[in-house]
Amino acid sequence: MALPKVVADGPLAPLVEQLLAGQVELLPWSVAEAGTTATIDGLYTYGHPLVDGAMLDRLPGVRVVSNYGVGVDHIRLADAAARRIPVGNTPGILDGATADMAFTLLLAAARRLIEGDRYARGPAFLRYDPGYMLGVEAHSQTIGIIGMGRIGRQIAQRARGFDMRVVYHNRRRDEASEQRFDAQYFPLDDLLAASDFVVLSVPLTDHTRGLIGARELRRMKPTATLVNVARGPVVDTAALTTALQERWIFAAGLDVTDPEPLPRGHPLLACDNLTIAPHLGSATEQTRRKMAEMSVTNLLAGLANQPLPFPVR
Ligand code: 8YV
Repeated sequence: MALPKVVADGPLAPLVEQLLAGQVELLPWSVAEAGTTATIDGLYTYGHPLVDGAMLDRLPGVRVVSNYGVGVDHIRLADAAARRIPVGNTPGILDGATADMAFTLLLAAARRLIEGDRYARGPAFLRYDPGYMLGVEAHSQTIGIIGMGRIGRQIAQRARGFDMRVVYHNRRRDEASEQRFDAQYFPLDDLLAASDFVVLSVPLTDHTRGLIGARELRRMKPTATLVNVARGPVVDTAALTTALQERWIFAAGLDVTDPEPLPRGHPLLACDNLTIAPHLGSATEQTRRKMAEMSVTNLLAGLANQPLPFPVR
C-alpha cells in the first residue's frame, strides 16, 4: 500500500526522520508552496512557515497539520478549523527549557557575560581591573513577567529562587500564581516602570504583535533589561535598536527577533548591550526528543483519521 504523503519543512530532526521512516513519504515544503495537488495527506511544520487557507485549498487532501513546537502563530488556526483539519503542537514539555533560556539570557545580559567572554579570550585581558564591565544584580530585584502562562509560571518559579519580587501582566489575573509566587498583577505600563527585568513569554497574536515599542521601552528603567523568549514581532526591532544604542535601557537578551534571523549587518547586532541566541529556547536534547515524539504521534494519528493526542487548544 502506498505510504501517506507528507509535506515537511526541514531540515528535520534526525529523530523525526527515524520515527517517520517507513510510515510516510516525505516531500519538500516547496511542494506546498507550488501548485495545486490533491495527493498530499499531511503537513509537518518544523520552522515557522505560513500555513493558511490558500495553501490548504491548494492541498485539499490534507487531513492533519502537525507542528514541531508549541507556538502556532504561523498556522492560521481558523482556516484549518473551517476546513475541519486538526492542528497539533507540543505543549507543556518545553516550558522548563524555555524558562531556563529566559534565565540564561537574563543573567548573561545582567552580568555582561558575552562581552566578558570575548574580553577574557582577547588580547586586551592582561591584568585584572576592578572597574571594568560592571553589570547589574539579578537577585532580589523585581522581575516583570508579561504572559503568565505555562512558560511564564516556570520563569516565576526560577525568579523566586533568586529572591526576586515577581510582578506580572496577563490577559487575565492568575490567582494561583499570585499565591504560589507571591506575584502581583500590574497593568502593563506599571509593570514596565517597576521592573528591573521585563521578560516576554506571550504567544504572538494580533494583541501582542508590537506590544513593546518605543513608548514602552521609554517607560522602562534605564537600568532595566528586556528579555524575549516569545516571538520576535512582540518587540518593535527598530525601537529596540535605538533603545540599546541610546541606552534608554541597560540591556536586552533575545532568543527571538523580527525578522528571524536578522539580516547580517543589522545595527541591533552591533549593540554590545545585546545578548542574543538563535532561537534556542527548546533546544535541549531532552526537550527536542519529546517534541519529536509528540509531533510525530500527532501526525500519524491525523493521517489515520484518529483524534490528535496533543491538539492545539
Ligand atoms: C521552535 C518554539 O518552534 O515551540 C516553540 O514555539 O519557538 C520552538 O520550540 C522550534 O525551535 C522549531 O522551530
